[in-house]
Amino acid sequence: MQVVILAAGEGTRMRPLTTDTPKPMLPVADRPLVAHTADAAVEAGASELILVVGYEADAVRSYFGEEYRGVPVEFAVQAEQRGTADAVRAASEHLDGPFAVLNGDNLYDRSSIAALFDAGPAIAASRVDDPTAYGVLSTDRSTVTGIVEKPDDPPTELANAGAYVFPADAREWLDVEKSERGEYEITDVVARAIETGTVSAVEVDRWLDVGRPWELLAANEWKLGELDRRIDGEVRGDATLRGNVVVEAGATVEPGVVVEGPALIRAGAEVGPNAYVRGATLLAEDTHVGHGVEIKNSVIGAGSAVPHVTYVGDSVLGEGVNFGAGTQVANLRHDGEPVRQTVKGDRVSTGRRKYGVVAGDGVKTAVNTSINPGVTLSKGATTTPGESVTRDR
Ligand code: TTP
Repeated sequence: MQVVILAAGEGTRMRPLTTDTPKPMLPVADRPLVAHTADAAVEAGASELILVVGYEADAVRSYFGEEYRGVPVEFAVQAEQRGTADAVRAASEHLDGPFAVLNGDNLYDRSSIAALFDAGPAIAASRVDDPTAYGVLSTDRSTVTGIVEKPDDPPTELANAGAYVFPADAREWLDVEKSERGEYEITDVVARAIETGTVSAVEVDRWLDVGRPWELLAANEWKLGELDRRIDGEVRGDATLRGNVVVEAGATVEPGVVVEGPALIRAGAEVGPNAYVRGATLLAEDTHVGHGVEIKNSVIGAGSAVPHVTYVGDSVLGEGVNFGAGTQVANLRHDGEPVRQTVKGDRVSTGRRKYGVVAGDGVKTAVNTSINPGVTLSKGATTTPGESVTRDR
């Protein structure tokens, strides 16, 4: 089966992490987000991957090249993000039979995607507690009879999980009308498939739509949790590595360090002496975590440094960030309420009681900076010594 992976999006809700990096290339454990989607496709038997790229396309192209895990890769360019049906249209010249479409920013358990591919025309569906925030399937037994966006009165608990199998004819149905929100939507192509044949709902066991920074943390929690212990790097002296910890070749863990899995310490990272790294944490390539630093449940982007006496919890740091000595991240409100964050101008609940800071590439905090829960620091932002940062900047 040919598989179209939609990876042209900018990820505006993920800013500032996507200022220079397209959302599909954000780090999730040992590979970019979209590579996990591609893995699900490959393991389900994809014959060819067609990646639709747009925003910062070169980063996606150079990661995948011409072949990914033995499966040929083609690229289709969607110059302007005009909707998911438009993205598939960009790929249509490569298609020559029934095909699958996967959102490049969604994680699935792999067996569910195999079941989807086997089902013929089908949509992946995830059973959710509150369907009102999703596209919701109406069904007659396992046959899909419609999809309704964010309904007040959902017909089922089955959310559209952004993975589809279309019949070959669907190549002729991609010229859909613009929707109310001004996009060409793949769900209108699905509507056509429902009119002309049977479309099955295939329930996925696990699904995560990665759209906002705390969902990047959730993605890392998931995929770091799947890693097996492997120590290929240099671990010196009395460092303690508990549970599923991966230290890649070229990484160094100094004496006095305690690492609790799941944790991934990538090539070029230097940890310690005397640091405490708790699960689930990703220390990306060439990071530096120094003396007296505690890091928990966080993503520390490539080339970033947290060198001296600092706490970082439930946070995402982009690339080339430097936290000055004594920087402390607060990750819990006194009232215990879920931490809120501003996403595209709206204050929204992250649903997380513990949540720290999101720092864009190149952020530099000065000594003894304290940062409130849910604060976003944009690319290159700085703080002054002793500053208490309570608002985004
Ligand atoms: P979205 O999450 O709706 O868009 P996005 O990734 O740009 O994020 P944001 O809303 O934060 O700006 O898109 C769902 C998937 O479809 C995602 O993998 C990107 C992809 N996509 C395209 O490839 N082309 C498009 O025109 C659109 C709208 C989405």
